[in-house]
Parts: sequence; structure tokens; C-alpha cells
Amino acid sequence: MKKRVLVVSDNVDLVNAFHTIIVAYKEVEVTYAYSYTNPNFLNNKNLLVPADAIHMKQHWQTIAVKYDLILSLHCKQLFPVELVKAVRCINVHPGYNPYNRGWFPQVFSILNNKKAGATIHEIDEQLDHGNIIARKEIEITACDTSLTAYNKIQQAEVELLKENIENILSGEYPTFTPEEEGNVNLKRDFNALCELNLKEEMTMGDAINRLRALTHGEYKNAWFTDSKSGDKVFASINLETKK
Ligand code: 0FX
Repeated sequence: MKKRVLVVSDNVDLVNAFHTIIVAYKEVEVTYAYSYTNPNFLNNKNLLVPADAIHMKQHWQTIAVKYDLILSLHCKQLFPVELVKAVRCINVHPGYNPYNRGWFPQVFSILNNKKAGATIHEIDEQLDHGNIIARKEIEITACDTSLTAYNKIQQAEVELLKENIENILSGEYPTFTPEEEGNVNLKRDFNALCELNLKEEMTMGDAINRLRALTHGEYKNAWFTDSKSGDKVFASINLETKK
């Protein structure tokens, strides 16, 4: 009987990368799903596979019976504890666990210098916390913004998936417990960073770091209020290196 794998993801690039890797494995039947809270997922014309909306908490019992393995590739839902206990669940996370677990890890690594990278780990009842199967560090340079760091991380995630896919499918791999509990950042921590207080005093280095941590392509993250007009002004930074 074919191994039944459910891939739950809200990230089209990772779904496509995973599909490209897994097509060679004929003994595996893969089903793709995205979060019910994310209906725009299917509007992405680049998506290579069909996918259905899924509500993990509501349907965990059906999911537990239907699949042998569940892979989260940036799934925006927390897996219910009951599901995690019933089926092997693995997470591909855009951070170097246990450092800056949770929301947008590279943003916080730019600010607090903790390691950044990608981690494949078993899911347990805590956020980005379970035993580690594999992880890869990326270097954040003085010129990196959230976007450029994130691009390196996604590349590391795909490399990790390629290197570990057979072990992940077979379930035969050594794991290790993270060396410490590490730290967790939530969405509200990110939102709090986005509001810039123009009267706040800091070094130029810290100000540049704050802006590059919040610079991510078209996203309007950092902002302040113009005291004259009352308008909201968005800020980002452009950095270049000269060798
Ligand atoms: O798919 P993903 O990269 O992953 C995020 C979390 O970082 C991760 O810890 C969690 N497991 C997963 C479910 O969700 O999320 P994204 O596509 O919404 O964001 C990608 C990057 O884009 C993010 O690292 C920073 C940047 N971004 C995103 C949003 C929505 C911003 O800079 N501003 C934003 O408002």
C-alpha cells in the first residue's frame, strides 16, 4: 500500500519545491492542503498542484485516520495536540531552532543576532519545539534585509528537504533535542516593532538594524506618524556593499 502523506502549507513556493522533489517517489501518495483562513492561496497562478482548504482543529480525527505522515510547510495553523499524538507530524520551519522560534524568525535574528536558518523537526505540543531531524544555518550579513535573509532561508529549507526526504518518508532518522528551550516571538512582537517612535534614542547601528529587519520587498512594515499632517509614513532601507 502506498504511503499517504498530507502536506499542509500556506506557501506556494515550498509546495512547488516539495512537489518537484516528491514526484520521483512513486510509492507515495501526496495530498496538498492550505489553511481555511487563507483562501487567496489558490489565486497564485504558479501553484503546480491541486489543493483543498483544511481546518486542522475541526477535522483532526478524519485526518489522523487518512494519513501516515503529515508535513507542515509553513502552515499557518497550529496542529492540535491530539493529531500530533496520533500521527507522525513534521514541520519545516524558517528558523534555526531553538532560536527565534515562532513568527518571522529572520526579522528577530537581524535584531538579536541569534542564529538564523531552517529546521526540520517533529511537531510536539509547543510552537516550533519538537525534536530536530535536521537544520541548516544561514549567514546574515550587514547588507541583508528581512527579504534577502528570507530568500537564503527558503533555499536552505529546500536543500534540507532534498537531503532528508527519504528519511522523512521512512520515518527512520535520528533526532536530537534542541540544546535549550530557546525563545519564541509572536505576531504581536513583530507588530510592535513596526511602529517607530521618532523620539526613541538608539545607536545608528541599532536604527539601521531595525529598518533592515523590517524591510521585506513590497511589505509596508515600519511606520511612523507625520506630526504635521497626521499621515502614516512607511519606511524601509536600501543597503549595498562595495568590496
Ligand atoms: O510562510 P511564511 O514565511 O511563514 C510564517 C512564519 O514565519 C513561520 O514561523 C510559520 N511557521 C508560518 C506558518 O508562517 O509567512 P509569510 O509568507 O506570511 O511571510 C514571509 C515573510 O514575509 C516573513 O518572514 C516576513 C515577510 N512579511 C510578511 C508579512 C505578511 C513581512 O515583512 N510583512 C508582512 O506583513
